[in-house]
Amino acid sequence: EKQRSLLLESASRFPIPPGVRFSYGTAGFRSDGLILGSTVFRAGVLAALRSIKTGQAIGLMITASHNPIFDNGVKIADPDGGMMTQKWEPFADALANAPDSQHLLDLVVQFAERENIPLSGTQSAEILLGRDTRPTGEPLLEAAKQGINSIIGAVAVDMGILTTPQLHWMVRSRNKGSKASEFDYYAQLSKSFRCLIDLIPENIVKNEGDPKVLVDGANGVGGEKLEELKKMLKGLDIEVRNSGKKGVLNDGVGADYVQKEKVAPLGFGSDDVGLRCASLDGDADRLVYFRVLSASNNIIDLIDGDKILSLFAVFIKEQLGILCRKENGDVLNSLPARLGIVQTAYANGASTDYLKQIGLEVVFTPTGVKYLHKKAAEYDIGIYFEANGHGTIIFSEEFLSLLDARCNELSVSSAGSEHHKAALRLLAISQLINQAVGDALSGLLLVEAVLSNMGWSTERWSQLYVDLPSRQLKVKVADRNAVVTANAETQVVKPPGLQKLIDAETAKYPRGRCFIRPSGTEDIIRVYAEASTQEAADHLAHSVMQLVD
Ligand code: NG1
Ligand code: ZN
Repeated sequence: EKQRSLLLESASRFPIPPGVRFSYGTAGFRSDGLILGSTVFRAGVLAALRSIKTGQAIGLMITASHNPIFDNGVKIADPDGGMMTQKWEPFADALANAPDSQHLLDLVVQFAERENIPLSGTQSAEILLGRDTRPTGEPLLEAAKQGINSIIGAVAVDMGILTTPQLHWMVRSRNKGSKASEFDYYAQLSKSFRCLIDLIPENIVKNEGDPKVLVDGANGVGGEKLEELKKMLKGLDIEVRNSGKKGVLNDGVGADYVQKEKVAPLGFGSDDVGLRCASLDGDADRLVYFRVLSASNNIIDLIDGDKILSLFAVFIKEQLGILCRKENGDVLNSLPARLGIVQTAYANGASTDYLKQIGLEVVFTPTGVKYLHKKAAEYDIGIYFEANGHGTIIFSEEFLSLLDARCNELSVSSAGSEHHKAALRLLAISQLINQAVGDALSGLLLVEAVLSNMGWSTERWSQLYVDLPSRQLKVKVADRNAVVTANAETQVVKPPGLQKLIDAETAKYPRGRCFIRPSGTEDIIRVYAEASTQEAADHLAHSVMQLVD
């Protein structure tokens, strides 16, 4: 009874805006930050229920990532640090759209009954809260707290301004019983980075002359945090630009801008030609690299998520190779490791060809981290990346304990041997890379450590393969859900007949590939085209765009 009146009363302080429909898409709820109060309040309620249900800590992050500064959003992290289970998404939608407090209460009561979630207040719940630097972050944080507090027994813990991956990392660590503060995050990253730097083979010349990395912080939280992390790092020279002191979040800066427009962000110019540059997105869960080729024409060599993935894949494959090889004639048990690469249809075709050609297993999923992550978790080592720079590497628990055992064994039998070093490198990677979710900061450190270990320049890395020219377009439509796709989004099944037309158009271009899909985060249809020349890719994309209109 107390619970009922508490929820009714709190919810009435956050009425829903008229005429808007909220949907828990690829990245949670997103919209104009000023109308999200009710949604975030309800996400707080949802997070509290999820925590009671799982008996573990849950995360709630307030961010709209790479979207404009006045947008905002909210998403929930499950106990393992991954995205909230898809099974709860319909309930999230229903909650967000309940017309008033009474309907909201009814939904909560019904759902709690169905899911066996006790609402008596006897169960405790803990929700870690994070937000990025957006101006609406603070009022929305308050809404989230009130939502959480409207469920008796639930406690909100404000972790402050964070990158999205930091919050996911904290949730994961908390539930594993490990240290989970922001300091612990930096400590783990800097320690494992140091470890990889100490393992650079002796015959490697450091970084072939470009020892420094310039980082575009998208005027968001990532730049700030990188400045913090930098203080704890030895052996890497980082210069942070666009750290939010002057420019506007995601405005002419950031990984999304750089990757989609294929240009340098503001603040990068003629002095930077040829240098190694990187760009984070607004909440620092995406990372791309680039080199400025011509400042006057703003031409860059984009090194996107596919190429970051390829770099990691090559390095890990090499370490596994060393571990499986016989040393001095000794027969070593090979370490059973299934290495899997996960991409989406947006992956550049040249990257997929390259990865397959070096003998790796490549699989595809629909767009959205939740799909990629789940697939990658099927392997001992799963590497996934979206072309836009969101991705990570995940290691299975079984493999990690085997690896750990092998490290111990080798440290007795052949400390300092190539085998020992390879095992140590893999272990350090598993510590450095954020296994909860894609993380631009840990990704950046891993790229830097791998380049140093391989003795590769940025150019050498970029030349792993040559990207096929591609073009991405957006089409505004009345109802994006009119388009339904299958086969990891590569085939349109609805409206009928459309796929045939796309196929016919695509067949006109050498190396042509084209697909369309409804965005999960914006009210648009996305068109992606690839072909042997830029003109052809542009042309193909535009022709198919006309078919959609
Ligand atoms: P949508 O709007 O569904 O295409 C975009 C990105 C995804 C993912 C999500 C979440 C592209 C083409 N799509 O999704 O990869 O990052 O945002 O942020 O980049
Ligand atoms: Zn992001």
